[in-house]
Order: sequence, then C-alpha cells, then structure tokens
Amino acid sequence: MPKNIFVLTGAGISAESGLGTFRDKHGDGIWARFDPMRLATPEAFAHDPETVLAFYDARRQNVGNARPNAAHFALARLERGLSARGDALTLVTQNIDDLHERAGSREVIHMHGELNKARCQMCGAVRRWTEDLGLSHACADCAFVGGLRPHVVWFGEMPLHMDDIDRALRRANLFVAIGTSGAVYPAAGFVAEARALGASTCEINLEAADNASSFDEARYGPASETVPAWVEELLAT
Ligand code: BJW
Repeated sequence: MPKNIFVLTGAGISAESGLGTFRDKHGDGIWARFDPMRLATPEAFAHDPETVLAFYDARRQNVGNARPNAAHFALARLERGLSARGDALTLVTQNIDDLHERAGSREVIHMHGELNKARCQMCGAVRRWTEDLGLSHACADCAFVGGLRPHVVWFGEMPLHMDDIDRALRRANLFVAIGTSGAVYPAAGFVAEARALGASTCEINLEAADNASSFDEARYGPASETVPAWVEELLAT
C-alpha cells in the first residue's frame, strides 16, 4: 500500500532559524511579550491598524533575514524521496514564513497564511508583498487605498485550505506533527481526526505538546536533529 504521510509543522521548526515561537513552557514566546488580542485579531486591526502593521513589518524583516535549517531541508528531501517511489507527502504548515519553500519543498499548504503576501479587504485580491505594508498603499487590482492587510489568519478567522486539508487527512496513513504546541485549533485537532480515521500518529517536538496524549509515538529534541533522523529512517524503509 502506498504511504500517504501528513506532516503538520509549527513555529518550533523555524526556532533554530532564529524565528521566535509563540508559546513555550518557560514563558518566553511571542505571546508572552505581546498581547495577541491587540495584534492578531480582525478587531485589533480595525481598532489600531498602524500597530498591527508595524508588528508584521518587523516579523517580515526577521523572516527575510532567516535561513532554513536542517529540519526544513530534511522535509524537502522527504517530499522528493517519497515522490520518487510513488508515495505522497502532504505538508501543512501553520507558519507564515517561507522557509519550507526556500529549503526546496514544492507543495506547501499555509493554513495560517503567508507573511510575504497582502490581501485587499475590499476586493479580496491576494498579491505577493515583501515590503513594509502601509495605509497609504493602493490595491493593484481594485485601486482602493488603505485596505491592504497581511495575508495571515488571525484568531476568530477561518484557516485557509481546509477542504484540501480534510481530504489529505482522510488519505493519511501516518500523521506527524513537528514543533507545534497543540494549543491552537483547528490544527491541534488534526491528530485526533487522523487517528480516528486509522492513521498512525507521531509527535516530533522539543517537549510534550498540549495534545501529546493523542499521539502513538513521540520523539523529543531540537527539530534540526530529530527531523533529519526521522526522515532518513523513513526513506530507508
Ligand atoms: C521546538 C523547538 C525546536 C520550540 N525544535 N520544537 C476549538 C475548535 C476550533 C477553534 C477553537 C477551538 N477552541 C478555541 C478556538 C479558537 C481559536 C483557538 O484555537 N484558540 C486557542 C488559543 C484556544 N482558533 C481560531 O481562532 C482559529 N480559527 C477558527 O477556529 O476558525 C473557526 C473554525 C472552527 C472549526 C474549524 C475550522 C475553523 C484561527 C487560529 C489562527 C492562529 N493565528 C496565529 C497567528 C498567525 C499569524 C502570525 O504568525 O502572527 O497562528 S496564533 C499562532 O499560533 C500562529 C501559529 O500558527 C499558531 C500555532 O502556534 P504553534 O505553531 O503551535 O507555535 P507555539 O509557539 O505555540 O509552539 C511551538 C512548539 O515548538 C512548542 O511545542 C515548543 O516546545 C516547540 N519548539 N523550539 C522542535 N528547536
């Protein structure tokens, strides 16, 4: 039977590239320093767009200066290796950085959006955007000024590509979550769905996630070490 592997990545896979995670057990994540309700909700953007845009401008700059690490490269190798033997990988990331793509992954589903894109709130057009984003910018599609926002998914908004994700979860015979705390839904619920549909489940993380009890297997350690080791093992079988 062909292998259909579903990999869900979170902020932990980019931590060793220098991008901060949101939550950690030592209280040092982005959401310990910044209030998500003031920065990552549609209400926050409506109330104080300058502050929200400045937060994402700074994050965009950090991502531009970051480089993929060994874990991103290993997943790109996994995609090529599985495809060469007729197996399949679905790579879903909660991350808004582009480190998977820069490591060579060809098919990446960004369920929480992409920092290098802007969306027009008037016409819905999504365009690549790598500069700072300001209220004086006009939409290239409808010309409306001041309606562009980062193409990211804030709390209370529907994550993207949910139909594709649902289809991939139904096909999966192995579900693996890498570097995610299991605190944010619906992503945190994917493991239970996959397991109920018969997939084996594995957590690869620095420390146990909130939903750790839903996994059959766990491998703890830094992603730059655990992910390449897991990929080599998998491609050798
Ligand atoms: C390492 C490491 C190393 C560190 N190596 N590992 C139940 C069902 C449905 C919804 C809800 C629900 N209960 C509540 C909700 C609402 C809400 C929610 O989940 N709230 C919780 C906080 C309780 N969810 C929503 O609002 C979502 N929308 C929604 O639900 O729509 C309706 C709907 C219903 C049903 C089905 C479908 C839809 C939207 C959520 C949007 C999240 N947005 C953010 C910001 C994106 C833009 C930005 O980046 O600024 O997404 S919040 C933030 O959290 C970001 C992340 O993608 C997300 C997840 O974080 P992640 O990746 O897990 O990172 P961390 O920091 O939490 O964890 C890092 C992990 O790495 C840790 O485990 C470390 O140990 C590990 N680590 N170093 C390996 N070197």
